[in-house]
Amino acid sequence: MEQEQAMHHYTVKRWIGMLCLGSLYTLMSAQVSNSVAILPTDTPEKIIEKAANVRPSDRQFRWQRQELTAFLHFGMNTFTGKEWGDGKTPAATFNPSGLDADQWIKELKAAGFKSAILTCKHHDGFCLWPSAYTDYSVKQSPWENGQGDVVKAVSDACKKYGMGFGVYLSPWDRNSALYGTDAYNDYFVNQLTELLTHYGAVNEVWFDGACGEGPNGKKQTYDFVRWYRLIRKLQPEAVIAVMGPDVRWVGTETGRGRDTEWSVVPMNNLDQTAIMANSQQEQLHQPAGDMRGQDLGSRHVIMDAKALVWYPAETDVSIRPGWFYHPDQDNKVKTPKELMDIYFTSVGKNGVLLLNVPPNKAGRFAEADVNSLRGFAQLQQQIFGHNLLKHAAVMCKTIAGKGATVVDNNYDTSCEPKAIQGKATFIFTTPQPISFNVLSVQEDIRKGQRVEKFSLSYLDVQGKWQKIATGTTVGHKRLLSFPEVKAKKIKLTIDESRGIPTIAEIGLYRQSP
Ligand code: FUL
Repeated sequence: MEQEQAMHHYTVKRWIGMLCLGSLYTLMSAQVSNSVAILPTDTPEKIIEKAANVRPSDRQFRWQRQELTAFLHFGMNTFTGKEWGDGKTPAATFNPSGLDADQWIKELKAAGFKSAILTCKHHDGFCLWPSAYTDYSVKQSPWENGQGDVVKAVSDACKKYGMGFGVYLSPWDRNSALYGTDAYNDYFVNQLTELLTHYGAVNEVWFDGACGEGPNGKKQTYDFVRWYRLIRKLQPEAVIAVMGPDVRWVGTETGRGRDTEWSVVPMNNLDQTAIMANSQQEQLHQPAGDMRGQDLGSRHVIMDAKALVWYPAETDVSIRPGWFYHPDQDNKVKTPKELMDIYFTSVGKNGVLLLNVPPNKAGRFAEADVNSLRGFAQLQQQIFGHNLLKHAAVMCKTIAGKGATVVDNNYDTSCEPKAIQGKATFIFTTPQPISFNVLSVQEDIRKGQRVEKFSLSYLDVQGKWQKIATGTTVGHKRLLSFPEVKAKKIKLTIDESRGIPTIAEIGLYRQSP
């Protein structure tokens, strides 16, 4: 019940937490290059052209290319059965019997994940590393006689398997007596510094928006800008996610992103003043800064913007109902098929999947989770292991020559067709008829995100083009499923685009029913 309530209040809490965001907008306006100002004199055409040319920063591009990233919720709650601890559970309660971070990372790597983010400190304030700034950490626990360090175990395993390592550090701390005072921001900076300097490369820092009361009943004003500056200084390659300028929360925890997902959005999505003002009023449109809106970046929305920024979506979801491990959820672990559906609705909708897999009390992934991860890996191989267009001849009517590069399984080679009034066409002729029910399209986002509408057709036996699927945005990756078709001649049309579409890869696949 407590868990259910916790989950229920979660979305609202994150939303309220966003109100705590400091003067991020100022920092963003001063520092980002992945943005553009809109001038009062800009015509609608000019605004569209500007939007089409906003590009990700290098760190955002690297982050997006991972596609699959993992969350590891582990800590005091694992031992108490809670989702949110109150910070009062004795440190002695934390005592995994056989912690095996190697197993976590090995299984994630084998399932295609590229990095893992550990909850180094959740809202209860308990630190999974021996922080010098608190008496509430693994150092005070019986685990490994107080000599253990979970952050080190996970970061070492990530290095061993060539995986990226990320840290979740909860700003909300229900244990620290400093919470609610200026000194808490120093405390937070000290802890962040430990995490960013003792464990090698960190590729993502994840801040949740929770901003509740501390043990003294006080609320905290978070000094986000100071924290961002520290991260940029100590780990310049790391993206700062959710309550941060590089990666935005997709707006749900279902694993389902939007059908139309723009990575270029009005800059005021980062403006806490606008968030507060808009949240107080009845809205005709979705308030800026509310990540739950249906439309964050259409032409209609960007026309009113003062500036545009590359701010891509991260889709976080747990493999289980809860974020932390609870034995009674062992039979509620998402199946490989459910994970694949989530892959389609996250990665396949221009997002990065952040899948939570919570280790159990022993300190291992439970059997059910391991089986699902392995099954998911098999499905990835079965569906996407073989691009049926691989041997197809490609004709891009309007293209200057390099058409074949869109099916060479190499994202770095892309094709810029000459769009005729926003349209571009790719026609594939395969040596033998192929049966397919999945389309994958990717834009080379280093040039921007441009495609607004596309469709897939095949030539039927009567020699007529039959449309089988349509979509809106593409971005880094768009996947569409449709009833199986057998054909030899297939056509992908970019029907509308904000500029010349730069297509990096196109694939057709067959998913068994
Ligand atoms: C939220 C937290 O309250 C949840 O416990 C979980 O960590 C989720 C990913 O973020 O804000």
